[in-house]
Amino acid sequence: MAESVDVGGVTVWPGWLDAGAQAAMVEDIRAVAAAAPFFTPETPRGQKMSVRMTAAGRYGWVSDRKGYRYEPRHPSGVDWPPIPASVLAVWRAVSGVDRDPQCCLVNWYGEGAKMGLHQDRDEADLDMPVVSISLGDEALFRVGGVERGGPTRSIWLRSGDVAVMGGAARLAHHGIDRLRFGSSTLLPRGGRINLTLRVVDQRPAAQLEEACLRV
Ligand code: MD3
Ligand code: FE
Repeated sequence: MAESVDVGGVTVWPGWLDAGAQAAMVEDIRAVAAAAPFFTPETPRGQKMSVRMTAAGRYGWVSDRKGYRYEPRHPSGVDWPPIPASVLAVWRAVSGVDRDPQCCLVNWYGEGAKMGLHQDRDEADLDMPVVSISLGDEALFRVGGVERGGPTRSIWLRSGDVAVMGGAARLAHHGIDRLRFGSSTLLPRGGRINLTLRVVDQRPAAQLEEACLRV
C-alpha cells in the first residue's frame, strides 16, 4: 500500500482500492440503491441539494423541511439495506477503532454537483472517526479548521482513495467544490459516488463499563 497523505489533519490513502475492487464496490452500491433508491435531500429551508443520497446500515442520514437527522428507515419506509462487506472491510482496515459503522451514507454527484463547507456533528460519539471512500470522477475536496472562516486546504480525491477523519480533524469544516466530470470511466455515465462510514450512537453502557473495568 502506498503512503498516506495528511491534508489538514485528514489522512488520505491514495489508491487504497484497485480498479477491480472499485468496480466490485460499485456493484454492491447498485444493490443498495435497488433496495433504498437515491433521493434528493432538501435543506430545512427547502433548498434542493445538488447531491443525491441514500444509505446502508442501521441508520441513514436524511434532510428535509423537518431538519436533518439520522433515521432508521429510508423515506419510503423500508429498512436501510446492510452495509456491504466490501465497504465494512475498508472501515476495519483503516478506522483504528473497535466498533463497526452504523451508517454508510452514499452521496452521488452528477455533473455540477457540489457540497458546501460544513461540519459532521450529528453523531453522538465524536471519538469515532468518519471514513470516506471515493468512486468515479475526481473531486476537489476542501478542508478547513474547526472554526468557520479560517484557512482551508484542497486536494483532488480520486477513485479508490480512502480518507480518515479522526482526532482534531473530526470536527473540521469540509466540502466538495467541484468535480472533473468524466475524468473516470468507473461509472458509465460519469459522476462520483462517495461513501462515508459513521458510528451514530453512543457506545452501549455495557461496553462502556467493560472499557472502564479494563483500565
Ligand atoms: C472531514 N461528504 O457526506 S467525504 C459528507 O465527498 C461529506 O461526499 C463529502 O462531507 C463527499 O458529510 C466529503 C470526506 C469527509 C467526510 C467527513 C468528514 C471529510 C471529513 C468529517 C470531518 C472532517
Ligand atoms: Fe461531511
